[in-house]
Amino acid sequence: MIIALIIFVLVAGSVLFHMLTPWWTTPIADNWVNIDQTLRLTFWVTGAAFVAVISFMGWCVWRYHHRPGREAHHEPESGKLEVWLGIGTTIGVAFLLAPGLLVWSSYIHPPPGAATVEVVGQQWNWYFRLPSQGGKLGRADARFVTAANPLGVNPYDPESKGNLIVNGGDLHLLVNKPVKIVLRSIDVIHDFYIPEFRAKMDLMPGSESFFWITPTRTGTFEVLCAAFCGVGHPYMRANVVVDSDEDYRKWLGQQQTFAQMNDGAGGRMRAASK
Ligand SMILES: [Cu+2]
Repeated sequence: MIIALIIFVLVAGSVLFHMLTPWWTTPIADNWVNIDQTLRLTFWVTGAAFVAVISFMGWCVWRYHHRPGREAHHEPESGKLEVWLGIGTTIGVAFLLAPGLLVWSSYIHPPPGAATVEVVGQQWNWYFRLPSQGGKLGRADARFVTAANPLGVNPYDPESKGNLIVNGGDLHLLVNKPVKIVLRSIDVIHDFYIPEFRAKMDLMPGSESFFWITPTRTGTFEVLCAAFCGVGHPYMRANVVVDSDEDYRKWLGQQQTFAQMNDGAGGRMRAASK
């Protein structure tokens, strides 16, 4: 009997903890309220299943506890019960999967006119690359990676020259402007994650992945690597700063292009060889 009571207290405690917990998501800073709604729906569906299953278990422990002389009735199959459990599970799983698929579909279809930013992960740093005004990101390949070209930007692609390279600094984004985030890894699997943006995706060596966001408020947001990528994994951090128009232009003006970076590195190399 005491076990049944403990089970009911566990159910009520879990539900109360979930409702009263201060550890909830951080205030959202982009357009993906759909991701929050999908998470909430998942909590409702899994929460209802948890309460139903564990309460049923508690009720069985209380209702069918041992009494001298009482014997269990053996019923190996129940067609009716299987039909109802099948229907209930199908509805539950559909509610868990369908909204996520719809949100995912819009998450990977950037709107026309979205800006592009490339995020490159390498044990254990984040690098960022932006196309020049009106230009595109030049091609890149791990074959081109050197100390002076940590992103492996293809120096023979004419589009590369004007690309802005952010090496060791923060990434700035323009508020209320949709941006496609292209992800690339030089070595192992990393995962670009900004809690306030709800955005998260793996960086796969040898391929490009992408999603898009529209930052909705200015501020500084921390980037975390959410894939265990080696001993330096916890230190793989950076900041994304969402700027107003004026601040963003100021920041853009301070960045160096791929061509300038190469000149600088070439200059340093020439000076060192003298
Ligand atoms: Cu990482």
